Formats: sequence, structure tokens, C-alpha cells
Amino acid sequence: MRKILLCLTAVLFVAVLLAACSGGGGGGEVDDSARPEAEDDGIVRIYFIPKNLGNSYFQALSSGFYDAISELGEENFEYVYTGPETAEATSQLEYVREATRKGADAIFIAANSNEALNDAFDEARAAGVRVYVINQDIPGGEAHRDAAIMPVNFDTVGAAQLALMAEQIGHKGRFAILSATADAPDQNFWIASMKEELANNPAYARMELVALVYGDDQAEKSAAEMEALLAEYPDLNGVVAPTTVGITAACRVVQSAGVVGKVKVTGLGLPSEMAEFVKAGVCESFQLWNPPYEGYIGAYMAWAEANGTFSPEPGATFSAGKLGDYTVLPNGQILTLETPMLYDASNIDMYSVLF
Ligand code: RAM
Repeated sequence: MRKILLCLTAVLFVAVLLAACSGGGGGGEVDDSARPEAEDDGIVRIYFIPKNLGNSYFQALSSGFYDAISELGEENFEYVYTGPETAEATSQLEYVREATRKGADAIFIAANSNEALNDAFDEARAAGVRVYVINQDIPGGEAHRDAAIMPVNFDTVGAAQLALMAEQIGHKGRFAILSATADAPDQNFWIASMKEELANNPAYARMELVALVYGDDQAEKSAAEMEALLAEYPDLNGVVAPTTVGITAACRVVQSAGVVGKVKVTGLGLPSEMAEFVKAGVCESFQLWNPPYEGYIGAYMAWAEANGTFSPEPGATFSAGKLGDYTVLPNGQILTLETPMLYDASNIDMYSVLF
């Protein structure tokens, strides 16, 4: 992996030099002045901007880009993983603009906001960059992106998460949601579905959502929020944390507070980070999907486009190597999988070595 990185850095360096000498160009309706370092040298330039750095979830997703790139030929790509330290609504703006300036062909971004990045997306697209939202969509902002690679069909996630919480607390009692940032498009979509399901499904009539708190996908803040929940609601039965950072923080706090089994923890987690808590009985089961698949599909999609066999329009199909063919849905989304997968003591060892 280090080798690929070095090779890609070298390619970037050469590309920057070439661009500096040639002074750019452009034509048609594309305004290349915003993309001065774009080079028509056959190299596919992919930028992946996670919500923030330091979250293993996005490193797992990034590993999928590497897998596909090594299958397709490292010499054909420049792959850059870059992003902000924190996941605020506007913290990715400068990274979108920098990728555009540096001549990206495709930006893949796990956007921190449904709307705050739209101007930067428009500028990038006007300059000939494809903007692909990955790991989620940006509801309401769809006109500003070219397509969205979804880990699963998001309509299934909220209900699946709530069903898991219900099962673990015996369909009755008080629970809280520990989320990431208040602007996060994915979190807000799932939280809205959970609330809707809770209000309308009689199976949950004896469950009460007592609090919704935000740990900002930072381990310390998430733990502090979890501690505050335990202090404020001594009779709390469970917490659902639909974030890999939040769920591990919640498990850690439940363990150190000595309330394992009394306060159930579930949500979305990375098997590699959750194995210890499943084994210690802190978390019976949780869900997720396959983050590396998303990056893998993204790299194949950018490759297909560079080779003229794909453009991101509803109905368009491309081949994603060992994962088979994918089609852009009428809403511009590409679904990696249909529904979340369940992890528990029976399969945690198998998946924790993967991501
Ligand atoms: C966190 C992030 C990410 C989400 C996963 C499940 O790492 O919030 O956006 O998809 O958890």
C-alpha cells in the first residue's frame, strides 16, 4: 500500500510540473481556468474527501479505492485521500476547491452537509470535474452532484436500527440516539426514519426516545455525551449510535460505568472496532455494510468514465470488477448493497479482519 502511495505521489509531482509548464488549456463548455492543473495525460485523477480524517471508517472505505486501482493498474491513476480534521458543514469546502484546482477528474466526497458545499460542487462541475457523493446522498442538493454511491438503500437503515434496539430492550423502555454531527446528511436521514417508525409502528408503542445527542464523530466528545446520558437518565435502557465512532465510545463508557447488560448499546459499527465489545457482552449485535466496496465501485466507475464507456446518467451501467455490474438508479444513486448486514458473536471474527 505504501508503494502505491509513493507511486501516486510521484505521479502527482510529475503532473504538477507538467501543468506548470504547459499553462493549462480547455475548450467547449468547460471552464478550465478553475482547474489549471488538469492534464490530458490519460491518468485518472481521483480525490476522496472523507467527512474528516482520523476515522477508521473512511480508511476502510479508502482501502476499496486502493484495491480497485491495483487491479486496474496503479500507473493509470493518481489517488489522493485528503480532508479536514473535523466534520463541520463547511470544513470540506477548501478540499473540494483544491481538488478542482489540482485537476481532479472525479471527486468522491462523504459530504458533511446537504447544502453548504453546493457552490463548490457547481464550480468543480463547471470546470469538468465529476462530483460523486459517496457513503450517502445530499437530500435536496442532488442537482449539484453527478451521482451518489450509497452503501445500502438508505430507506432500510432507520427501521433496521430501531428494530435492533427494540429487540435488545424487549420492545419497551427508554432509549437515546447518539449521533455524529447535527448537519450530517446520512445521520439525519436515518434519525428521521427512526422517529417516523417509532411514531407509526405499534410494535414500538412502549418505547420512548428520551434524547438525541451529537458526538461529532469525535471519540472524546461522543464519550462525554454518553456519560452525560447515563447521568441524566439513570433508568436508560439503551442507546443506538448510528456512527462507528459513537458506538465504540458508547460501549467504552457503558463498560467503565459498570452498566453492561443494563444499558444496551447498538447501532452501526466497524467489526474490527466492535469485536472486543461483542466478546465482552457490551454489544449483542450491530449493523453495517461493506465500506471498502464503496471505494472499489467508485474507482471502477471513474475508470469506466475515463474509458468512454460510462457517464453518470440514470440507467447507465458499468462493470465493477469482481463485484459485477452496477446501474445508476433514476434518482442518481448507485446502491452497493440493498440492506445493512448484521454482526454478532457468530460472525464478528470473520468480518473484523476485513474492516
Ligand atoms: C461514521 C460516519 C459515517 C457513517 C458511519 C456508519 O464513521 O458517521 O458517515 O456512515 O459511521
